[in-house]
Amino acid sequence: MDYIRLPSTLIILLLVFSSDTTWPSCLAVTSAQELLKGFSATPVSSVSSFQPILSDQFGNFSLGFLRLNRNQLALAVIHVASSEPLWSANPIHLASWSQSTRLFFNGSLVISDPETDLLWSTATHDGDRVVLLNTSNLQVQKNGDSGSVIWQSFDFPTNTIVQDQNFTASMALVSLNGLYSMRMGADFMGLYATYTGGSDELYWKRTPLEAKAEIVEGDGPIYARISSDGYLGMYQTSTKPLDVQKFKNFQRPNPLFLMVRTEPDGNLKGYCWDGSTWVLNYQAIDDICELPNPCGSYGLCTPGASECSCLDNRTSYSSPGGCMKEGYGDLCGSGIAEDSYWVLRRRGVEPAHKELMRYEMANSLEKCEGMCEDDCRCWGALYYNATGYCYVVEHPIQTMVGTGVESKVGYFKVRKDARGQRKRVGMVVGIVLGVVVVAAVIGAVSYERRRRRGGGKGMGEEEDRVTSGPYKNLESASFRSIEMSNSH
Ligand SMILES: *[C@@H]1O[C@H](CO)[C@@H](O)[C@H](O)[C@H]1NC(C)=O
Ligand SMILES: *[C@@H]1O[C@H](CO)[C@@H](O)[C@H](O)[C@H]1NC(C)=O
Ligand SMILES: *[C@@H]1O[C@H](CO)[C@@H](O)[C@H](O)[C@H]1NC(C)=O
Ligand SMILES: *[C@@H]1O[C@H](CO)[C@@H](O)[C@H](O)[C@H]1NC(C)=O
Ligand SMILES: *[C@@H]1O[C@H](CO)[C@@H](O)[C@H](O)[C@H]1NC(C)=O
Ligand SMILES: CC(=O)N[C@H]1CO[C@H](CO)[C@@H](O)[C@@H]1O
Repeated sequence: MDYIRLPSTLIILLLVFSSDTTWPSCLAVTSAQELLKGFSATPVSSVSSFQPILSDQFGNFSLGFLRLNRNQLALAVIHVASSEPLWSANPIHLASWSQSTRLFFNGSLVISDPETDLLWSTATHDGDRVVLLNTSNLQVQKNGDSGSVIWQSFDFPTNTIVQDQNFTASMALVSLNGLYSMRMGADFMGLYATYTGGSDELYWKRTPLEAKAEIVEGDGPIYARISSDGYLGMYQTSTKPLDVQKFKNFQRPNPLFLMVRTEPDGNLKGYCWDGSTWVLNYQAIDDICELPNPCGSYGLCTPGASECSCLDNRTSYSSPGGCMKEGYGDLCGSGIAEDSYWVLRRRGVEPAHKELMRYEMANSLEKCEGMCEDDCRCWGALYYNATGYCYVVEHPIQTMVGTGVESKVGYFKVRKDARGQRKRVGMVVGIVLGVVVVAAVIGAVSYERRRRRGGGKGMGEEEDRVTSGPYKNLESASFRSIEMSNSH
């Protein structure tokens, strides 16, 4: 047993039980402080939610097997007190919770599962040990002069960054459903929606205010970092921030731990661990109607109203179906007849983030609509005669915002081939749905957990109450939580 270094009492316990693959649950709480070459672990069938493998010096964070959807497995770093996952090696491509799945360290940290064809590794070859730092950063280190770091999870964030973690232009924080991501641009921070077919659209943008430091061209890319002083900062080379997005606890003493996450509804939210619960203390988008798709395809979000409605006033918004099936792909290509769509018009609507959208100038509504009609990549056009702006939508129509200004007119293409659509959408949605089901099951688990705890509040529950109710799409699938195997 020279693979892992443990406090001596634990070593004795482990030696007693190490030949037994189904350890008593009291042993599931023991986890190493360091993994050495030769280490290997497989999931234990009796563990219901999390099997710890490696922890930091204080036991605040733990690397282990996270059990999802009954029989699936993610290798994850969680915050122990809340069971909240902060990082995952394989957030989308899950392994199976079975004996065929193995985590081992041979210089590289490797997780392999022939059943689901998963082979993930740190690709490090000559690492000497794996440690989990007190910041939640998982590192593969090499012996030598200064114990150099050859791989760290902080360089490969999933949907979350924690305080003091550098978020650079080569990274992306992708929501669990795979639809939204936060990324750094050359001189801004942005949120992007990804559409089927792979195209991206920027829907939220934050440009540094440069109050304390200025961007110097040629000084390299900018990056972001959460400061323990309570803000999300952008930096270049100076230690002074180019920009400060304040959290609610800005400069208030003693926030225990901060994180920022891209949520499945497309918002970017910041949370503070106050010792017993995660408190929402920052969000990039405050108004529900400014989110990318709060009412679903062909939906209408009216600021101030408490309900979603539909662009087609003959359709009523009802979850989970929403207004209309999502369109897919484009209306181009052979085999797509000219009459493959019908046109829906609606007055008093506009795109949520029109200031970030491409537009053409048109001197009449007819010209604007004509441009869209002639272009098979166009799904819709929105015209405002007072400015002459014609916004062109080049992806399937999502939620629009109600303005009350009747001279803003929307023109939308709706696919006719409902039958064909159902088939083809089935394939695309199948992929998305897989992820949504994951989120839903996680949501159910977290609900169950809160219920059993006697109604304790989880992250997102209390703060997101405002978004529940009619805004069904916004209900927080965002709260991923699991029950620790050592919590009873
Ligand atoms: C570690 O294991 C992986 C997966 O089996 C293999 O590809 C890799 O070459 C091994 N690395 C070393 C240093 O043996
Ligand atoms: C976290 O670990 C680092 C060394 O890895 C140490 O310098 C620091 O003091 C630790 N943090 C706390 C709060 O003890
Ligand atoms: C983040 O970047 C700063 C400045 O480059 C560096 O000093 C610091 O060590 C980095 N932090 C981590 C956790 O890598
Ligand atoms: C629905 O919209 C059409 C066209 O804009 C309009 O003529 C009709 O009166 C509307 N119906 C209702 C019930 O609002
Ligand atoms: C825009 O259209 C509205 C009616 O649709 C009309 O009353 C108004 O005069 C038009 N404005 C301009 C600048 O053409
Ligand atoms: C973020 C977090 O949970 N921090 C905890 C780490 O452990 C110490 C000591 O147990 C706690 O005081 C911190 O709250």
